[in-house]
Amino acid sequence: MKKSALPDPFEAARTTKGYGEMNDQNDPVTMILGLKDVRKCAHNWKTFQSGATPGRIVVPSEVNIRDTRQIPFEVDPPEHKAYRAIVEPWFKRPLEAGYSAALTEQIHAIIDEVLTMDSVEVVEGFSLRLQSRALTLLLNTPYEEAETWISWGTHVFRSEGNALDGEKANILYDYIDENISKAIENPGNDLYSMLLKATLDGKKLTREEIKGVVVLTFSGGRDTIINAVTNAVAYFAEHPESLHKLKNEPEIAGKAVEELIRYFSPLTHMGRVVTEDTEVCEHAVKADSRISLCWASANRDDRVFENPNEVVLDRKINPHVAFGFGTHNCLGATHARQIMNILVNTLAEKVKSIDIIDYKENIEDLDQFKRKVGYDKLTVKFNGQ
Ligand code: HEM
Ligand code: EMZ
Repeated sequence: MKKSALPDPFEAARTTKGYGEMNDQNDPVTMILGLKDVRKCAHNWKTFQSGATPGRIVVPSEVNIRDTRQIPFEVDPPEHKAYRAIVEPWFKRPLEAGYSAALTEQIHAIIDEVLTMDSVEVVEGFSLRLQSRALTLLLNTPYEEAETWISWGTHVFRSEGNALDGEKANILYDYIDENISKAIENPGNDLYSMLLKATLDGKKLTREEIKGVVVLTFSGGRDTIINAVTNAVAYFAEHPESLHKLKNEPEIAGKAVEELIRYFSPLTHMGRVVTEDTEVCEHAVKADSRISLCWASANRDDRVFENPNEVVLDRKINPHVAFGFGTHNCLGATHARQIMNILVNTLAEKVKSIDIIDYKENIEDLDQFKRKVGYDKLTVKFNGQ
């Protein structure tokens, strides 16, 4: 097994039953594992809702560490639509020429820097910095803010040895409160100011609603991007031929990014709360229990993907659900895809090979399933062209 491989722990359960079961803080979860079933349940928001108690659809549940409803993530239709309409244009800004030029400059700079180093620990020294700096573009805040976010580490709600860290969460909440106040006093062109100006049914958003959007922007796009970037570095370290292929055929970069994101599936699954007694995969689930839509398992479904456990860089048909499906499909996907596209192109252009020096895998504990989602540590040496 290659060091960069991400094995599929769901295969047996997916092919025999179609679902798995896990306990999470005494609030069990029935995990939906096949691609077709995941799509069907994602579509059925009336029976499988997102708008439950804030934090409950996340696994591990965050009900004990936050009260703020994340918007539009924890709101169901029809209300979801109006919230989403407010934020959607903002999250499409990564398609603007100025945005991708600035992102390219950031990514070139950090790759040039690591190319001069004898070794670099990728998670903290590369991915976290890249993610935080790129986020200043998405929020349209000063570049220097990234230093504060870097100091928080890789997850805003988790710390080493602590899957849920309330004190850490409070640092983020206080920071956001302070920045909303600053934007009220001194409006600018940042996300806070846009949200302060926005109206829904003729009314301004409440401070709590604005906080809900911003918390989600910080938490949803953090470890997902960090894992995608770190896994990409590990993958290219063990597949220099893929770097060469991308250098010679830059037109496949878009397909390569989709394939890497399918294979990595940086967000393993997301929960829903069941609103009425029903069945999933011929298995009874009770009202007020939880299911989860397991994107990572769906993306290895061999009824849909040929050789699902292989990275096929130019995979032709790739209907993956790594960014979700339907109503709540990832708002940050445009930003994430831009980052990965520029990263892949820049590595192909500037890097000849990458040596892995040391690593520690990040294994998610999903009760009966253990899933490698990335690395806690990955030390490498980047070698230039
Ligand atoms: C939703 C994955 C990056 C913000 C989602 C969902 C998935 C996902 C699977 C669906 C959740 C559900 O149905 O309950 C990913 C992956 C990423 C990524 C794999 C990186 C490779 C980002 C970034 C941001 C972001 C960078 C923003 C900074 C959001 C938001 C939603 C969302 C706001 C909720 C949309 C809604 O409810 O309408 N993401 N995400 N994500 N993501 Fe991402
Ligand atoms: C939530 C979630 C969003 C949650 C789309 O996913 O990402 C998780 O990493 C956070 O812990 O609070 O924002």
